[in-house]
Amino acid sequence: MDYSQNRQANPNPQPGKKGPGLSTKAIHAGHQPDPHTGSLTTPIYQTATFVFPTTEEGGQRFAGHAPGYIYSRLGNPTVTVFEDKIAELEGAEAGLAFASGMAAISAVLMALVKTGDNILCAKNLYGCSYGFLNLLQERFGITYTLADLSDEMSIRSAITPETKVIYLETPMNPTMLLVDLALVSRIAKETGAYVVVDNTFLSPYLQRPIEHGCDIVIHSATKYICGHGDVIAGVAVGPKAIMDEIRMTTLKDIGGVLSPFDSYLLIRGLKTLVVRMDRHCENAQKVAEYLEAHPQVDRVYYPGLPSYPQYELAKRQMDGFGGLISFEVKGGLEAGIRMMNAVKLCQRAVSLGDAETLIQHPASMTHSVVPADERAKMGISDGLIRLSVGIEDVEDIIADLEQALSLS
Ligand code: LCS
Repeated sequence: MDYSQNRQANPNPQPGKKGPGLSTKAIHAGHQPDPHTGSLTTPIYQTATFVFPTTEEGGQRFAGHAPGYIYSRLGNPTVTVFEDKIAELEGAEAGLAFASGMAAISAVLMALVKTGDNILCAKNLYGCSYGFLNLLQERFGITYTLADLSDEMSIRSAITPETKVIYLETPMNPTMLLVDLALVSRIAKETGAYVVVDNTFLSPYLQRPIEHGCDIVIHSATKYICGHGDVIAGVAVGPKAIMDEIRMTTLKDIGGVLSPFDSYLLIRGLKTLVVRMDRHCENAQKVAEYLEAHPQVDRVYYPGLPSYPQYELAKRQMDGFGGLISFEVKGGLEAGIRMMNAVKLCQRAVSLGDAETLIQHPASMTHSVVPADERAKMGISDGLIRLSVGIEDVEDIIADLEQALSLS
């Protein structure tokens, strides 16, 4: 059975190389005005099922011999527009939408590995991704290895014949360490492993891993792709054959699908992706420079600072440095908590990529599922604070941090 609606692979999977620019694609890709009504915005096809014109036609669709929708767990026209947009933006052949970033990560990884296989990972990952890898290892015999993927020797010494997937985030959550995507892809090609990149921290506007040779890109669309903090969603893009396989297995049968309404909100959010990201980057750069110069701040981790150890790689691989900053306040955990309790404009909340500036404490929040010794190895100290710089007036963000730091 082919449930993929017989969609064609994206005919122009190289953004930036030819065809329209990224802002244009974010607005127009994947959507034509509704042929029935002329509706400019994508209609919300709020339906669970689709009527077959004839019994035979229904059978043909199930057999994969005729295009057309069947049931919204297998595909829905509003969801299709969102999937096609992200595929175009990332320069991929095809996309798949999921009910959350974790649904995307788990479905993609489970479709690519089986018992006895190994997943090689960057040494820092979002806490729940790390939790999922542990679950795969303990319950299903799929091992994982954490390694420094920035270093050729450590990749080569960690990779084994069992390594089927190299899975990474860059920048990593929350330490902002980078992985050289071209280096990892080159080594993976030698061994046949798939390179799967969680691109949540940057969005396709600032980084497109497929251009560096990676195979599959995942987003927690909850973050910059949505941009307004009102949806939980995920998306994966890559070669059409692999996306079809995932749709027919771990998406269809585990069932973590995105709703038509949430797809509509994401399509709406995407229209302003580029202008939002430009402001996130501009604000974050100023906030990072402010924090770096502050006497109460010990260390700042932001790839856009010339003092950042991987600044050259950041400039080479990314089209902007993003909106996330991690930093340590002098006086460690206690001073950090005092500072976080004192903010007024910045919101004490997890998640990232919203219009609002969000501040959180990874050791007790997003990465609390990672054991303390593992957190220490990942470089997540108890005093580390993560800031998702929003798109407010930057002077107001800095003034809020200033008054909070003066109390820490
Ligand atoms: N990947 C990354 C890099 C993330 O930061 C998150 C969530 C996910 C995947 C999972 O996506 P979700 O299922 O939530 O859509 N990150 C969060 C964070 O840093 N704070 O709260 C959630």
